[in-house]
Amino acid sequence: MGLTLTEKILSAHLVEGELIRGTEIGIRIDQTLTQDATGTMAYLEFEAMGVPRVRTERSVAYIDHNTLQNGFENADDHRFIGSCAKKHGLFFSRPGNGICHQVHLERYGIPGKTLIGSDSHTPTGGGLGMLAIGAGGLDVAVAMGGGAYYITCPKIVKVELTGKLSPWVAAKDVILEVLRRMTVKGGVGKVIEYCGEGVKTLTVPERATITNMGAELGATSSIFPSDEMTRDFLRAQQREDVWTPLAADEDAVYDECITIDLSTLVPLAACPHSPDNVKSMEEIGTLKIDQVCIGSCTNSSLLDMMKVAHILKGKTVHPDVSLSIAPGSKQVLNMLAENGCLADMIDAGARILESACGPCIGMGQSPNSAGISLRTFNRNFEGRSGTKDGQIYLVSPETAAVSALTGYLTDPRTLGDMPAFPLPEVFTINDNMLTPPASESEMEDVEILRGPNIKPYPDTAPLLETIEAPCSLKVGDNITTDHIMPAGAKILPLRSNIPAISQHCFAVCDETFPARAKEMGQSIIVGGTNYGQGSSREHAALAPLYLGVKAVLVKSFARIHRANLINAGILPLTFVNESDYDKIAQGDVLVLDGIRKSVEEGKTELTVLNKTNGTQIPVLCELTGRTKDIMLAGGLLDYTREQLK
Ligand code: MIC
Ligand code: SF4
Repeated sequence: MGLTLTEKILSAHLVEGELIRGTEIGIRIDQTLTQDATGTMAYLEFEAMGVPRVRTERSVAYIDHNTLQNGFENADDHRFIGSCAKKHGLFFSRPGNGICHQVHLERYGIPGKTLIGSDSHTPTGGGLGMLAIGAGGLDVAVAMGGGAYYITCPKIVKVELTGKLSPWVAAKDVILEVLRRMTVKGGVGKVIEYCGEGVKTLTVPERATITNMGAELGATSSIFPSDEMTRDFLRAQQREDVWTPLAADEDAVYDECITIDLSTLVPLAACPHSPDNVKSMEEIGTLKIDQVCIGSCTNSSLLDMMKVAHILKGKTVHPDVSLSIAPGSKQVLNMLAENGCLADMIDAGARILESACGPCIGMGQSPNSAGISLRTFNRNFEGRSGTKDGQIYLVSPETAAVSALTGYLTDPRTLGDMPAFPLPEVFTINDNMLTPPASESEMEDVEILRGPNIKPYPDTAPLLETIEAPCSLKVGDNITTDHIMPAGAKILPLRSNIPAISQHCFAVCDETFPARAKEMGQSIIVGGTNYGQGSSREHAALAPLYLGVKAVLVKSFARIHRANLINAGILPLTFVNESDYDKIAQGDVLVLDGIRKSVEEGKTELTVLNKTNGTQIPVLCELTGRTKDIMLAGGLLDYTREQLK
């Protein structure tokens, strides 16, 4: 029986378990990446493990999220991460060098390798044929130390692409179509594998747009084969030597199949407030807009920017619209400057931002009250833009640029003929903002630079014998990590300070939660389906940990967040009968009698007693051998320390 591409890479990296769907497997990790908003914690955790130098083939620390620096905190974090990178054997991508996923694709990604990153959009690397997965900071720290990374052996979905995109229809429209069909929870526990004749028509940056936004499906990863297109891209990056051809076997067996005829796709938009609320321009109708933002790890490649510049050239941004553009990397920005495209953008009235995440994570450019903003990004969760009632639509760069000129959501096909936008033969290569680590003989002397805002990992404790605690918060379906631990310019600088950032936990849903949870001492959160979708930020588990949350009981979890809860020593529980969700009210006292013993014995079916109304609620506590030991120890850090002893 033939193998899928994912199975080929997994089996070449398997260190524990067997490739049986749904079971836990451990894989060897070749490369890691961190960004600064999750990086400080990851390096504090790496330090706590006591491993002197990373044991991966390549590890890179990027600065791209917290670049606003409206206070000392972000700059201190940058210095801390830079010094950790130098001391512990990592390359350091300095602020201004670009968004981690864009730069990694350009300079470090290698077909067939495994990559984990402390950012949920790490699967961008799948555009190059890597198996690239988003993870919590602690999992990345363990992988940097040479430890395996554990996932549930995924189901594989085949997405067969046929035909060719029509002029002005973009890679973004492909992934929006996949989101429309599969929804934000349709990818949980799955890897999305692209294949078919249509693949050959897509360049690596276009493929990367598609794999990037696979994160919004909840998928473990997304991947394209490595073919002549991949080779062209790597050659143009002067890295052809790392190219290898890779594809699934002809007779590979998949769990699900989807076919998309590229030639039938039309420009699409994800409407507020979910990436799967996808509609065509016709369905949306007339929509006057206030703002357009172009950039983010989804759509900031050179080709995206050149299309935008072509559309803007010689025109003026509509008087009622603010247009901002953030090229994804220094390489992209440099080349736009060299080829004149940057001048076309400036001339049209675009507000050029530095190569970083920027508005995508609410770092500036928040829209006006109830403002309608078209963005080429990947997430439009409520409040994420920094404006609570902002209405965010996710679109392609082509749609964004033409709409910025007309002042209305506009179908880019109205632009008429589209010129060809081929990949350049060579990209401008200058790695001067990628600082190499100190040599092994010099690393001892490197001093770690620690600012006053950098506080240690919160206290943990082994799993209690019995948990008896009130429900401190009850929330609904599709709660994102942006609800649990909001980001944005005010809160992101606190990422290295768990006590301080905890004060903003669940601010979007209920501002009174942190004080209430702290006062309760210990508590339990209750939620609906797909709880914790979105970001990989482990702060969405560490803040609850700090506030005394002992368990989270929901209808279902998103993958990375569930892993982060276990890593933080918080028990993840799911309802056996979803209707039992109605049997708990906020404030009810819940009891998990003898929970430690049950976990030790590997029991998965447990009962929660609602002491307030006397009901017995059956719940599932699905832990494997390893995650069971992590829970008993009080979290992954304690477990890893025990293992290292
Ligand atoms: C995001 O897009 O939400 C982020 C910011 O990149 C996060 C990481 C973080 O919260 O630091 C992600 O996607 O993992
Ligand atoms: Fe940065 Fe936005 Fe990409 Fe997250 S999704 S890595 S915030 S650009």
